[in-house]
Amino acid sequence: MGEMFCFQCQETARNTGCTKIGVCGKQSDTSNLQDTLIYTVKGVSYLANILRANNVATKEADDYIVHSLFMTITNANFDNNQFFDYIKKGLVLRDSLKETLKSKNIEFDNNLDILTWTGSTNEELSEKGDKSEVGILATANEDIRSLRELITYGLKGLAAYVHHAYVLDYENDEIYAFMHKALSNLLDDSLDADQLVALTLETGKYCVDGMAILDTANTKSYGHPELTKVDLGVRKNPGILISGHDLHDLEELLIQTEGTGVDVYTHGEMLPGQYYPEFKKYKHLAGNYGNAWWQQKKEFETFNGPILFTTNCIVPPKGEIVKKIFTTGTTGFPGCTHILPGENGKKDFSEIIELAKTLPSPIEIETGEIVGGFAHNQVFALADKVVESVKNGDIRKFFVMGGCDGRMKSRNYYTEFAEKLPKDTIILTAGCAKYRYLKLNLGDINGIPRVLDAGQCNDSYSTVLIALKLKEVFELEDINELPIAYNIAWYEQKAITVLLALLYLGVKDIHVGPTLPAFLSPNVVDVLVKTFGIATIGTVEDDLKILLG
Ligand code: SF4
Ligand code: SF3
Repeated sequence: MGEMFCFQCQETARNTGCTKIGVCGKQSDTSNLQDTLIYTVKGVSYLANILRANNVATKEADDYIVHSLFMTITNANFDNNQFFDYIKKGLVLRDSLKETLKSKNIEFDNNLDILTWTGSTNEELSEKGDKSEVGILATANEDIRSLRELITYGLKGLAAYVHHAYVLDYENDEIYAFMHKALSNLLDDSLDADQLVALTLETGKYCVDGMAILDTANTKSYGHPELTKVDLGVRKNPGILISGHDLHDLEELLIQTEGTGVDVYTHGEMLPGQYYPEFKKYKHLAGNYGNAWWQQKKEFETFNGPILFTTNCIVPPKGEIVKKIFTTGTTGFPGCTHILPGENGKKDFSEIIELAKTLPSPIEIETGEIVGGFAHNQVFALADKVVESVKNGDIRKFFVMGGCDGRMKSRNYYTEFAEKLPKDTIILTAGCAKYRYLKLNLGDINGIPRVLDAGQCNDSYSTVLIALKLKEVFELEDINELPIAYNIAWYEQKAITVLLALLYLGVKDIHVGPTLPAFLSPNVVDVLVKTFGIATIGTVEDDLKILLG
């Protein structure tokens, strides 16, 4: 078994770093290839940044870095062959960007390793990542490394948002420009910690913009999420389970399964697809099956039908189930069929549909329903009721409890915290963290459910808009004067993107758990504590006292 180093997620080994194999199941060779890919991305961005400064368009580089960064998010892709392909693609692209610069007589330092290293065989590409010179530990100074990785993970999550918007034909060129600039700055050894802190906050600004463009893309394409009751039971037809966050894939699957006698169920972070008017019109969109990502192993067994992963989170499957799992987009797992778009840009899901027809219908594991769809538009529609309930004291406080779920036992904290919150409080949630309390039936306040699910982690923007709306209604100067507390659960890098967005917007005293990120050095934690009041979780009782105020 080879060496690796990865500490990008909350479940990293001993909360310091995975060094032999990932707790997520990522093998050391895959981890090293991801490091090589990130290094390749930085080389491409370095050149794209110079080209952009000279008003040369960099469309191919924009698409390349977004796809590549997204591939390296926790639990997205475990397929070495896809990483080989993307590294090779990146080297060809890098060399063509160099040619463009030369043809335009634009000067650049062509001696940098990031611009000159090569590898054509898979062995050579793996070897590059094996060497510590391109990995995380290549940055010797702990604080500089910490800030560089904090920015990198923010950019990974941002890439995910941008990718989802892009497949719906929505783009914001300023975000690409910033991503190239930030990635090239991560190579610049002259930048000190203060400059990297400033770059971190600037990343937060673009994280807000990324969430905004995705919100526009989703709502313009599929309408505004609305109050929806989602069935947790099953029907008699065979089914396909769709997981991950890509709504465009959901749309294509619903179109192709219509009239085939195969139902489509949502899983994990695809649940919020059920809240969009455009998807509700499909009668064969059945309910939501199962829970957050980490419980998928047993849920996929009882589902019986095939599963389509559109994004993270994949738990490495073993045995026969591999034949029933399909991947698409930036995801991949060796042995699972990967579906690419055809020449017309459309994906052909017929193989999954044909397989579904040969398999039994799902076994029921739950009954009842859950209520969701409280993205900003739906909450604004209830604004009068919400404001009145706050003014007359029926609602004492809001708790933003979005983010990710994970398998650690310590996450029972979030269920207990939700249960013990006083009955005059409301939880605003987004992301798969909600599975910790969405099914608890916590009741309502004057008809407003006590858990308002805005959607995916990608929809955390809604909680920001709701906060800004309340600030406006109550005519407050500062967002921190609102009766809102933030108790956020994180696991993968999109949660870091959301965190940077909140910091950029000036939100203070955010609690992040169940642990603080391992990639934050003590000095960086100190800055975050002193400047933003960031804290991690304690006991439910203590935190209730602190956060209720
Ligand atoms: Fe470890 Fe998380 Fe990295 Fe997987 S993604 S290797 S669990 S730190
Ligand atoms: Fe969940 Fe993976 Fe982050 Fe989208 S599905 S919130 S962890």
